[in-house]
Amino acid sequence: MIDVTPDPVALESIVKEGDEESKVEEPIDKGLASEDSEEEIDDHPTSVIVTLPKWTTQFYRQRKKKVYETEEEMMKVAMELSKINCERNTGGPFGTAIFEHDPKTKESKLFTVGVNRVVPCSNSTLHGEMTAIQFGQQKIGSFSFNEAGARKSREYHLYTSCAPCCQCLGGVMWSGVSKLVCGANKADAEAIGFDEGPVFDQSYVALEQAGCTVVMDVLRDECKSVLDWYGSNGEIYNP
Ligand code: AZG
Ligand code: ZN
Repeated sequence: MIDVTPDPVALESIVKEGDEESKVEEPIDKGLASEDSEEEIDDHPTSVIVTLPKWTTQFYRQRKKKVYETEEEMMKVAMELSKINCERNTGGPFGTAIFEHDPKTKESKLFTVGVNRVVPCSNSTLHGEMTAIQFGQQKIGSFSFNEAGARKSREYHLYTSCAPCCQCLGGVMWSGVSKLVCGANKADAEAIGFDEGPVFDQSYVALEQAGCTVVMDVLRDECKSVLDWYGSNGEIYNP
């Protein structure tokens, strides 16, 4: 017969773990109760500042009424963002444009722009794709372009002057955009010294399976020439 009597040592440890758990439920710091009245302190900020350069306002204003129809004309917007970001010294050589697309008429309008802000904002996450997604989702008032777009019968398409790094591929996937269009590619960025991290063919398969169409190499040469210019003139921050 199997003896089911609890081992006294094991039983003792279960009781102890239970005690620990109930202790955790007690407020650790009674001061937390008055959280709202706490003042922010210098070494523990409770907000992060993410900015786009001022020139992007005029850039957007000049294009917001235009109706876009081809992938090339929309990629040109992302490429121009990357180029101006270099010329104005406002970040790295990467630009992203998110378009609101009407699947019925096949027309697209510029919705938000983003540029790389890693060095100016001291923030390793601020790649062009991430700033466009962050500002775009703030504008649409949702963490999902897919969910918000469905309510307006619209899709959101992300055009990036360079294929996403490992971080941004994940960011694009979670953002809910329906289409990702890339200009230059991973090898082009790595040729000038950027490290794009682990990105695999399988990553793109997963993106497509999640409902995001992927198109590569649109205006690749033009986008690559911005990278090449920056390679000889700008700061490579993650070699
Ligand atoms: C980067 N790659 C892309 N695609 N975009 C950025 O902003 C980057 N920064 N570093 N590598
Ligand atoms: Zn990235």
